[in-house]
Amino acid sequence: SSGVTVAAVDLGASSGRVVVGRVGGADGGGVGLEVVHRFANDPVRLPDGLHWDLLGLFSEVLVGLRLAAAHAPASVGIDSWAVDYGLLRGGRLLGAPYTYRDSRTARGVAAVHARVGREELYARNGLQHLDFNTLFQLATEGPLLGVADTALLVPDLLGHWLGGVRVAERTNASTTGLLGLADGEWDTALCTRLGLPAGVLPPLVDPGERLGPLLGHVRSATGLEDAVDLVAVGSHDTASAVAGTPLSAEGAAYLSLGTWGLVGVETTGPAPLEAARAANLTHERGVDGTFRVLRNVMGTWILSRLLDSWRRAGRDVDLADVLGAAAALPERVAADLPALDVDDPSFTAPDDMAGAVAAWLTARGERVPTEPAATVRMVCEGLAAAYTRVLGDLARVTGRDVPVVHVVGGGARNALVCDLLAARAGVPVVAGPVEATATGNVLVQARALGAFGPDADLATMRAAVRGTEPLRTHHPPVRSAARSRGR
Ligand code: LFR
Repeated sequence: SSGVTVAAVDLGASSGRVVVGRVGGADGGGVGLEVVHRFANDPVRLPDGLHWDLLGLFSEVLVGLRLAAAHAPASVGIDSWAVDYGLLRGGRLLGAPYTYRDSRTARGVAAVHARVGREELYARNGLQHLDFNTLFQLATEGPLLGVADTALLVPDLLGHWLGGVRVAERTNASTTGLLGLADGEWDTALCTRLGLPAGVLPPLVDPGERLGPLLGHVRSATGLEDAVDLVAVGSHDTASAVAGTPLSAEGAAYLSLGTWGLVGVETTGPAPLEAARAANLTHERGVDGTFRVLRNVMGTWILSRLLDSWRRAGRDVDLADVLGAAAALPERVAADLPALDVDDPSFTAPDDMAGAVAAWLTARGERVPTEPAATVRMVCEGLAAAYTRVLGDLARVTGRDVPVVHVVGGGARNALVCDLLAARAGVPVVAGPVEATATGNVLVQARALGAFGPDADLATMRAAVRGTEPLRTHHPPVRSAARSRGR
């Protein structure tokens, strides 16, 4: 089959990018990616809470698509972080969407659990309890929900602004808490029990479905051709990231490492439910009907917030430098540092991350280091320890050994975390691709346009990733078995 060029919009919680991807043709069956536009995604605090600047993001998407237009893509696909949404009435956005780190979510949790208990909820939606899952957010909306006629998750909302369609892409819909684990359809009975109007939930679509042409004013703003279609991808960034991960070994795990660390395995059906619930593992839907059995763990958020604290205190610390210094600490110094419990709730949204880390240490009678390198070492040890615990849980719950872990996303550049993870988990860690999410987005569009042949499965598409992306393997040190694993 011939080569295909597409444009992928990938929005993360701290930055976004527009990527041009080429599959087949001159790239010989591999995937070629070019990031044509990068931009920051900075939440905005207003008196009523913490919001996304979605209009600003949409403008950046248009800028990126204009740059992409020079490469003549045949389609556009959008993915973003999960769970957050906008409410619409008659096509008009009702207020600035909130970010999932806004503290309103706690109220929603209480309201939902007053009507449906945790265990029943898990049996219905299979989700790890996270205070920000969409259903908890919706439960805080009050009268606005009675006014709205449509709720669109962030990538679906941007898709609506690009192409006019109102749909809910299924992989992202699975993070709302309102999608049935068993059937993958909206759980309208659950909505009724929770007093949520199921009518605001739009029809579901699957990755790979063509959603039609772009709106006229979008075509003029970007210079994209009339024939360019919007194509549904794994619109949950984690779904696209895992689609773009070159998993090959049976039982291989992934760590999609960006703002969050998503540690899991890909399965064809739900894990044994009671064990999965006890281990606080989630079930999210992936491309081609797969499931991601995983846990949300802290990711690089804690590091970027630490740098922010230090910067505001007048101390400019470069991430690559401080990671290098943290890795170079003498073994006996490093061995004396405690591993931070990175999932402590005090690290979720503190105003000052350095202060939060110091408070955590002080409360445990630990010394607060003065050097950033020591703090960063404790964080990276803590991250690696947390990921290793999840790998153990996954093996136990699924009954399969994990022979290798693929680290993808921006965090794949963090060689210290990769090394520490290999050491603690005792298995090889394969790092890359950094742009796994954009890769997965591109692959699904390219298949929809015929780049792989209609029957190509994930394995076929992943083989194309292995062919073009240089991957780096971190091996466990020979003496890893002797390391103290408990810290
Ligand atoms: C990763 C991610 C996670 C989701 C979190 C919040 O970017 O999408 O999968 O749990 O962000 O949406």
